[in-house]
Amino acid sequence: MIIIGEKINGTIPSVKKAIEQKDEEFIRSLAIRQTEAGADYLDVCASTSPDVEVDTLLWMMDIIQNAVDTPLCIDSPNPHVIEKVFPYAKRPGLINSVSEEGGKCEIIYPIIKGTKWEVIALTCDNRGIPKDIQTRVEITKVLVEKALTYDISPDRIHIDPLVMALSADNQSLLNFVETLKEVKTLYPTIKVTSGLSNISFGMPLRKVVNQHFLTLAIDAGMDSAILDPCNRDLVTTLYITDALLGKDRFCRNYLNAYRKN
Ligand code: THG
Repeated sequence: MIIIGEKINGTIPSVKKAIEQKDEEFIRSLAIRQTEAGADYLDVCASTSPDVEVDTLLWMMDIIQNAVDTPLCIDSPNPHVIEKVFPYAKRPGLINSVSEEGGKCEIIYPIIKGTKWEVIALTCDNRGIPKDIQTRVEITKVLVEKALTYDISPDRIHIDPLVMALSADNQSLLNFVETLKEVKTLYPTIKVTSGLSNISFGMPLRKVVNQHFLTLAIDAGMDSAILDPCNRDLVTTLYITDALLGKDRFCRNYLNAYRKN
């Protein structure tokens, strides 16, 4: 499982405050803690007003890259913002994200063409987030076929099927699993990813719900996830699921993760 650490995100109140107060130490500590907890990428999301988003991202990227070598996952809804900060990334990472909404692929794909960068591609378009599996698969086909025209192969694409809240759609996990299976049948080397917190929206004991979603999603073949690597219960769930599925000989990864915590 590829772990994308979610904690450097301006939607989290403590991070919003750190951004406002230019608290470098707070951001640095989140970068170090998530890296030590095993994050493969660090999501960096400003979530500020558009006029300061580029400056905020550059400030955060600079702090992170001076503290750790973990590749970045540059998270912005605005492809022009990603385009502006992209040259300041020191090593290949992940773009979060493209979709079939508003010409994002046409801006992002050219800048990662011929690089080792990977990209998260959301299965939504100008009509919004589809409720059904078939539209998600159709959008995936467009996202992948467009990528191929820039020589971006499916193994560099993490499809995010945008999981709905279970409280709004009781088929949410089942739809995620079926989308994953159909997408992987079409493109066997593609990756499938997800945020963990959408599933539990509006429910009590959200963290417990997220853990069980993670178990079922890993069992279905999810390749990467955007999560809090410092949440010990969640990371235990991740490693023990791999071990239970026979993917961790002698429980080596599980035991290593346990020692680190
Ligand atoms: N898909 C993609 N990108 C995304 C999301 C997605 N980016 C944003 C979001 N969803 C994922 N990021 C977060 C960041 C923080 C939290 C939830 C999602 C959050 N964190 C709690 C905190 O830090 O206080 C802790 C949660 C925990 O302990 O488990 O709420 O879906 N492509």
